[in-house]
Amino acid sequence: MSTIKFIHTADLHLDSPFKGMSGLPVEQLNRLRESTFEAFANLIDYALEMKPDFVLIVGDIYDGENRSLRAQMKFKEGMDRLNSVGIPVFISHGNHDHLSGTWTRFELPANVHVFTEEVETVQLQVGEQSVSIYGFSYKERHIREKMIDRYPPAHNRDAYHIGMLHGSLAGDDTHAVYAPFTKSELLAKQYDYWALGHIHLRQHVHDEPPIVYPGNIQGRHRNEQGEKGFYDVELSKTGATFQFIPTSTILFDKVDVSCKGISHANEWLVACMEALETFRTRNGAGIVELKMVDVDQEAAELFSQSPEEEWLDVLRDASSDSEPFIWIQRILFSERTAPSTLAGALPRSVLGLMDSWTTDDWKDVVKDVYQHTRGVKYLDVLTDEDLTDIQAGAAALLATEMVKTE
Ligand SMILES: [Mn+2]
Repeated sequence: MSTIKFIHTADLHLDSPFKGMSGLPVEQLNRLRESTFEAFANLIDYALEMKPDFVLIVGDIYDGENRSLRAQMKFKEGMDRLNSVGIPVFISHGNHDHLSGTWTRFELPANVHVFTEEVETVQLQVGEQSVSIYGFSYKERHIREKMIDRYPPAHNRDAYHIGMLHGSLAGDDTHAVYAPFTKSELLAKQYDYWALGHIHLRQHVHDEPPIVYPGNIQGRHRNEQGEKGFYDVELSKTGATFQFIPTSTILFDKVDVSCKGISHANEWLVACMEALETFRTRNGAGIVELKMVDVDQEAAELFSQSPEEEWLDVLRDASSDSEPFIWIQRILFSERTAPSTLAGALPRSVLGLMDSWTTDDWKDVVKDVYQHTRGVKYLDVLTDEDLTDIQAGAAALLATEMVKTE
């Protein structure tokens, strides 16, 4: 068995509209809207330089089921470039770019294989080495069926077996559950590698054999923080080695600002600007949440003297000229509303009650918004982090509203 090299990527979400980012100045919003294309170009550039044996794209190439014409054109150009150096590409479409959408067809070059809506097996020769690749494309947006049952078990031990599957682990409800599977169902197929897509957080579900989500190639909102990219994989019979290749050009992230010893607004501005500069040097352009930490009594008093929106405004003003740009999405002051600083028995008992709520209780509390038929399309899937934010926000409201009236 000889070693093979391939790229595993998923969730390109080309031409994401970044709808939730409407507060951004127009020039920066335009740059953000280019970011998925730039990340894709980084991927193609890398492939041309490193010449992997093949490329796997495990779903959600396009953000919308009615794939934009521009996204298709850019994607085709990328495929043409890979074709020019003879790199085969395998595509399994996912829930965002399922086969039932209406789009203007682009013909893709001959190096590209698009899986159909039934699980199929494609044989590939890499030199002397045979590789079997298994996959399917979503025929419609909602695939609730356990497609894993249709993947054939591997028999020929002289070949590598690679499964492409866009979907989620059964029981993982952080994302919409599509084509669910369990780890043991995947392992039972005896494949050498499972190339997954759909979950945007990069993760190794299992090591030997590898079951891997590479994550998306460009973050799209504050729940997709940190560097994004794809995996360059080398697979041999003794195992796999991974190299994570970053592609994102604008990083979503959270930046801590230490407020120790701060008693005036100008000191606070300096501390924030320094934190932003450190981020900029390390990461380039970004969209960040600034989290105030080490907030002592004096800093807490300072912050309480102006509304949160005003702190945000002055900071955006102060940082607007620097390049590459950093947009401050919001400031997290949560530490200033720690329950212990709250006076009054009533707010404390309400906070105590909130603390006792489980995740399910919280989901029940916010269901009018998150399950609203027209509202849901403007909201991302509710995460534990969102619930923590909601709880902190509720505590902040209690602090400012209830203390006053007591
Ligand atoms: Mn996706």
